[in-house]
This record gives sequence, structure tokens and C-alpha cells, in this order.
Amino acid sequence: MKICILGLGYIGLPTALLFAAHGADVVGVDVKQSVVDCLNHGNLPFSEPGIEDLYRDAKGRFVAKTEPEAADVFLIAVPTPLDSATKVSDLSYVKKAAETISRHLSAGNLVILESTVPPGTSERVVIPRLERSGLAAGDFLYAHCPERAIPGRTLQEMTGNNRIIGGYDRDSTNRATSIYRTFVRGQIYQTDTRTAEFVKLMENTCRDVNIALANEFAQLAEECGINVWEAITLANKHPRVSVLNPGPGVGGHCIAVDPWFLTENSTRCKMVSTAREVNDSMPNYVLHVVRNLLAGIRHPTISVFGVAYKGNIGDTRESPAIKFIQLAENEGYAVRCHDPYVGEFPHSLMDALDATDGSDCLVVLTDHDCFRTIDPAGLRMRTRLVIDARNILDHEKWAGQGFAVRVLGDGAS
Ligand code: SAJ
Repeated sequence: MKICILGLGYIGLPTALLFAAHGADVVGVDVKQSVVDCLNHGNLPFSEPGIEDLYRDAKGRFVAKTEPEAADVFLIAVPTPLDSATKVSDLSYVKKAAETISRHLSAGNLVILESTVPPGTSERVVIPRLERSGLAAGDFLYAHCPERAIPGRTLQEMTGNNRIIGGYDRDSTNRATSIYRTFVRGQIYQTDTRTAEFVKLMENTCRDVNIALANEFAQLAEECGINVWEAITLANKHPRVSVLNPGPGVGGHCIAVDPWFLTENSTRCKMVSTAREVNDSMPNYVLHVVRNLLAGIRHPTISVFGVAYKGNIGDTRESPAIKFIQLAENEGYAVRCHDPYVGEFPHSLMDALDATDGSDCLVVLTDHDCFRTIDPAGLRMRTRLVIDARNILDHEKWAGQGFAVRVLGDGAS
């Protein structure tokens, strides 16, 4: 079986390598020549636990190219960005991929869409473009199989998680199911294309709304003068309550984006967009805490620990830390950043704290495990103030070294 996968990003590349490692001949296609060259020279364009070993297992059955070619199966895993001004999905990459595939499509081929899209996109946008091949849907098979893997555990989740497969017709659903069965150990649940599109968006929206609720609890707890972290621990003792963790906001290319895909054609619903707005406002809220604590300090410098959108990965897409840094700089703060997972932020831990004039506030924005064990003894700062927006530091240890520690939602302001 030959599979042609369009898009070699965080989802497309691991998927391509999994298919190849399980016996398929895979052509991975990316419009970026640099990604194709990188792969064909034996390197990987990004890191993810286990991907190097998988790349070795795929050797001889995976090749990267900039143009697709005839295959038995085509799989689309291209980005679906959000237009930040209108909050509407940009489907241009999906459209382009479908048009390109239509030039190589033969009767009996299967086309799979993995990219996350608004409900109805398969019927309204993708299938009509594939039909430009001269074939009608049914002559070729079609299924939407949304990816559900979490960065940092991508390979584990791609193989272990349950999968939803929504086919254009029964043949399409069954063929796609048999193909994913080559490496998926979880259950495979079958449905139609539109339901599959909707389910994927529901999952990420559900998480976004729950994080927004935790973030509102943090702000309400501050107003009530109580510690939200203790309150959440106690509330979660209830058998049917599971409050998530408040933090500086929601990042990544999925949860910070997908809920808008669900609401883009709706005028009725409020909760989904309100949750998005609550989470988007969190970098501003952290800055508000910083501002209050630094009032009176002239020319303050802030040290940011963590630029990635979440712990133990180097992905900065939609990162709340990036938004915080921009807001702080716009307000005139000098900002120094340290993130061992993100190459483009050059300051070492000591350098981020002990700049020429010293730092006035350390703000922890990403829950990297390596931050949990930082030993505060010997750290030099001009003002020994710490804001832990993820509640990950050993606060007693820091206090023992003379640091004033504020935790987001601790009710102490
Ligand atoms: N976050 C919090 N509090 C929490 C949990 C997360 O503030 O209690 C923040 C994180 O720090 C991060 C953001 O939310 O900034 C999103 O992180 P995440 O770990 O919840 O999710 P993603 O975006 O990395 O991956 C999600 C996953 N979706 C669900 O868990 C429902 C994953 O399974 C999807 O495959 C992925 O989106 C995707 O590609 O759609």
C-alpha cells in the first residue's frame, strides 16, 4: 500500500512515520523545501519523545518530497489557522491540498482528512475539490479522521488513543478503519464526516471551557481572599467534580483555536466564545498582578521563566507567555526570558535573573518540570519577588531564601 501524506508538521510527520514503520510505502509531502531536505538528510525538523526511533524504523519506506504523486491513499494533515481578526477558520491549505490531490486521484483511492475543520467542511469544501478529478465521491473513498494526540505524548497517543472515523459512505469508513488498524491499538468508532468534525471540536472546546472556569475561579478566589489551589483540591474530593488548573492562559494551535471553528457560523451560542475570551485575557491578568506588585519600582525588569505554551515541550504557538511578554514590553517593562526548551530565547537561568541591573520579579509562566526543582539558594535578583502563575515551585524553599512568593489565585493580593 502506498500512502501520500500532505503536511509534515506535528501531526503529519509522526503519522507518516507510523504508517511507514508498520509496512506502508509513504511519500511525505511538504511545501517547505527546508523540511523535505532536513528529512531526506536524516534529520527531524522538530523533537518529540520517541520520534527518532520511529524514524529509524521507517527507514527505506519513507521519503519526503515537495510534490504529491499517485498513491492508494492520500492523507491531508495541513494547518487550519484562525484569522485572528475575524475568528474564522482559514481553510486555504486544506483547499490547496484537495485541489492538488485531485490531479493524482484514481477510482478506488481513499482520501483522509486529519486536519481540524469546522463542521461541514468535508462536504462543502474538500469533496467538491476532489471531484475536480472527474471522479464522483463514491468512485473515490473519503473519510475524516481527526487527530487527537497531545504534543509531548504524540506517538503514545496516536497509537494508544481511541479514534473517530467519519466516512462519506460505509466503504469509505471501513477502508479508513482497516488502514488505521495497522498501528492504532485503541478502539475505532465509526460515524459520518460531519459528526467526526463536530466531535473533534467538542473535545477541545470542552477542555477550553473547563480551563476558563478554573481561571475564573482563580480570579474570584483573589477577590474573596482565599487560595484557589486549596479550594480546587477540596472541591475535587467530590466524586463528580474535577476542576482543572488555572494558569496564565491557553496556548497551542488546538485548544486556543478550535472553539472558534465551532462557533464561526453560529449567532446563538455564548459560552464557547466567552470561555475563549476568559482564557485569552489571562496574560493581561498576570500582568495586572505584576503591575500591582511592582508599583513604585523605577524601571523594573521582569524575568520570565517559560515561553513554551505548556510544560516540557518547545512549542510556542499561541503561547500565553508570548502574549504576556508583548503586553509587558508595550507597558515599558524590560523583559528577560529563559526557556531551556525554546532555542530562540538566549538567556540562561542566571542571566535572566542577574542582568546588569538585576531583576525585580520572576514570573513563572510554563510548567516545565525542570523549574520545579530550581534551587533558589544563590540566585541573585534586585527585588526578590516571584509570581508563580503555574503553582509549581517549592514555595517554602523560596521563602526560606528570602523571596516573596505570590501564586496566581492565592488570594494574597
Ligand atoms: N492548560 C491549563 N490548565 C489545565 C490544562 C491545560 O491552563 O488544567 C493549558 C496548557 O498549559 C496549554 C493549554 O491549556 O497552554 C492547552 O494544553 P493541553 O495540554 O490541554 O492541550 P494541547 O493543546 O496540547 O492538546 C489538545 C488535546 N485535546 C484535549 O485534551 C481535549 C489533544 O488531545 C488534541 O489532539 C490537541 O489539542 C489537538 O491537536 O487538537
